[in-house]
Amino acid sequence: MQMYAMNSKAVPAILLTLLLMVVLYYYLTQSSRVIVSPCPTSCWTSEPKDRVPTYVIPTGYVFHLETPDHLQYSQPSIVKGRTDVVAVTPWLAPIVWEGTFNPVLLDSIYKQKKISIAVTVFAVGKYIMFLKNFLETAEQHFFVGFNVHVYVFTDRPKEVPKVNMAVGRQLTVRSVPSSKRWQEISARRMELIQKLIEEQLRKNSDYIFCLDVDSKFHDRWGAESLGGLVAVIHPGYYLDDRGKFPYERQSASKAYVAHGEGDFYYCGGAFGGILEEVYLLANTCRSNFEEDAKNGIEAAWQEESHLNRYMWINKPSKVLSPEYLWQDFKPRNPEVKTVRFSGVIKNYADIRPNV
Ligand code: UD2
Repeated sequence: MQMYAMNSKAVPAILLTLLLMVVLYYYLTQSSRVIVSPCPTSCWTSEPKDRVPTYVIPTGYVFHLETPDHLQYSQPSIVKGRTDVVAVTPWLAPIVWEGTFNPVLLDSIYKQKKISIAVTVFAVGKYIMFLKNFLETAEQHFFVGFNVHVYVFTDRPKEVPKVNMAVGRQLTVRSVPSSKRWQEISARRMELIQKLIEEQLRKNSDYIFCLDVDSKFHDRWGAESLGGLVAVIHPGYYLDDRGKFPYERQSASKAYVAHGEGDFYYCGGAFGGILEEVYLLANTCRSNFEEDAKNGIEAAWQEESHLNRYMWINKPSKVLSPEYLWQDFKPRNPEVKTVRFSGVIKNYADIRPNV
């Protein structure tokens, strides 16, 4: 009888311990991957902030870099290398230029990880005309040999061109409404990127890059560009004093950057990183953009202004040189040894829905 009473108390205790162990095991195995933000979409809508609360900062970013044994590549040096450009920011993030990385080494590290890279590209209205070139050149130069999933957002799904894609690469079309204002199309991208991450990407992707469609690839864009939060230096301003950067200068705007502040001027046309970093960026820029709109403000360069404000407070962990978004109308500067991706020449009056 005594024995039976003891067992009847012990059984629930054992079951509870087992349950706790299962929960603990699940928690530990999940946290080794990129975490899913516990903050729902509505978290910051009423009170937009630049500073990301510590409880939503991704913790699962994997730094472990394993190479295959006996991999042959040229010996690295810490005293020889490029001397004409700066390859590290003051907060010690790499600035990627041709000649600062070894593509063979990087590919061998990241191919083993079997990562998946999502790409977003918007082709609304007449901008659909740029998509074929974008997709075809991406096949030749963008993460060749990796799993790449391109998400095309368009109001003209029937006009999406058929482009042969290599094994491991795929394309999904998402319909979006047309718009009468190009500013709105450009700015709404943040909201749609945020939704895509929430609805789809957390299931199947590790990294995301968000790119302008009126552009094409000319040379390798690969694993050297991977990082937590990745920004691209705008080709038009990197030789200028920061007083000349076209930041939003109205102090009432959520995109405001004061004179004497700001590191670099970054492109709105290319940015990326791990999903949760880009999610935080998109969520913050979108809610700050909406807050401005409520107050009748549109920042000087729409979401690019909000992105620049965000990156001033939340420093990118990898910065890509202007090789990663040049402009075809600009002659190449001597420090730009290769152009990997560039904006094509276009006549805005012909292609935008408004002037
Ligand atoms: C700059 C940025 C762009 C954005 C914009 C400010 C670069 C190279 N470009 O370019 O990313 O920050 O300033 O708003 O940094 N789009 C359409 N249909 C349209 C209009 C735009 O699909 O009718 C999409 C398309 O993906 C395009 C992107 O929005 O690539 C940006 O528009 P843009 O290229 O006209 O902006 P632009 O040249 O002023």
